[in-house]
Amino acid sequence: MTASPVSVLGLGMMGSALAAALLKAGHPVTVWNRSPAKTGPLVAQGALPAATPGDAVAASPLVVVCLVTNDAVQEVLGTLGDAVAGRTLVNLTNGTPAQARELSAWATGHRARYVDGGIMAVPQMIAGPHAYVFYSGDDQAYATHRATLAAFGGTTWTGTDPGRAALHDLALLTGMYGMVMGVMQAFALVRTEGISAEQFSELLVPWIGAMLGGAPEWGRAIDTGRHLTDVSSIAVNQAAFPNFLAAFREQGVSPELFEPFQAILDRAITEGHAADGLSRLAGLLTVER
Ligand code: FVH
Repeated sequence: MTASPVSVLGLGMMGSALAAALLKAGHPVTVWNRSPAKTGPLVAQGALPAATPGDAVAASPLVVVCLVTNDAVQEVLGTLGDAVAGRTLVNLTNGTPAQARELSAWATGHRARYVDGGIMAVPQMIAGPHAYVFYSGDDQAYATHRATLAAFGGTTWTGTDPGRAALHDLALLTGMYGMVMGVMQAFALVRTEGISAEQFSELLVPWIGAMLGGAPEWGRAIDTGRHLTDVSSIAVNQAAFPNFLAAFREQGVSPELFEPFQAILDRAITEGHAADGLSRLAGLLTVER
C-alpha cells in the first residue's frame, strides 16, 4: 500500500525533523517554509517544495504545521481561507489550550478537521525511541492519521478537547523549567567558590532524582486534599528559606528566581498551612480566571 501524502508547513529545526521522519517512513512529502532556502535539504531527501502555504495544503489530505508561535500559525492559516476545507490540520506548534481551541474553531468554520499536538522531544529525538507527541481534538481525524503521525515517535491521545494536548505539554515543560531554574541556581552558587559545575552535577543528578521520587505522594495529597505531613512541613521550609536568599546575596548570586518561592511559603503560613507538606502549594497557586 502507498503511504499517504503529507504536507509540512514550517521547516525550522523541528519542522525539518518532522518532514525528514515522514520521508523516511515512505510518505510523499510536500514542504513549505517562509524562507524558501530551508526547503533545500528536504528536497534533496525527496520532498516536493511548495511555493505557497496554499499549494502545500492543496497537495495532501494531512497538513502538519510547526511554526515558531501561535501568532505565526494564525498568520499563515489566515492566508488559506477555504483552501483548508476537507483537510486535516495537525498543529504541533507550542501554544496554550485556549489558542488550540480557537484554532480548532477556526478550522471547523472552514470545514477542516483539527488536531493539536505537543511534542515531547527535541528535533534530534524525532523518530527515535524516546520521542512522543500528545494529541487532542478531532478523534476521527486522529484515528485516520495516527499511523502516519507515528513516524515522529509515540502517539499519546489526551482527549477530544483540543486544548488537552497543549495542557499536558505545558505542564510537563513547566516541571522541566522548574528543574532548570533550580539546577542553574545551584551551579551559579557552587561556581562562586570555584567548584566545577560539571563535577557538581554528579551530586545534583541523583539528589534531584531521589527528591522527584516524592512526586506521586504529593500528587496523592493534592488529589485527596490531605496535606498533613510528618516529613517536611511548610513551617520548616519557610523557616529555612531566608538562609537560601541570604546565601545567594552573600555569594553574589541573584535571588530573583527564588524570591517568589519565599513569598508563597510566607503566604502559606499566613493562611494557616504551617503543618502541611509542600503539596499544599499547588492549591495556593490556583487563582480565579
Ligand atoms: N526545537 C525544540 O527543541 C522544541 C521541541 C518541542 C517543540 N518545540 C516547538 O516547535 C515549534 C517550532 O520550533 P523550531 O525548533 O522548529 O523553531 P525554529 O527553528 O525557530 O523555526 C521556526 C519556524 O517558524 C517559521 N516562522 C516564524 N515566524 C513565521 C511567520 N510569521 N510566518 C511563517 N513562518 C514563520 C520559521 O520560518 P523561517 O524563519 O525559516 O522563515 C521557521 O520555519 C515551536 O513552537 C517550538 O516551541 C520545538
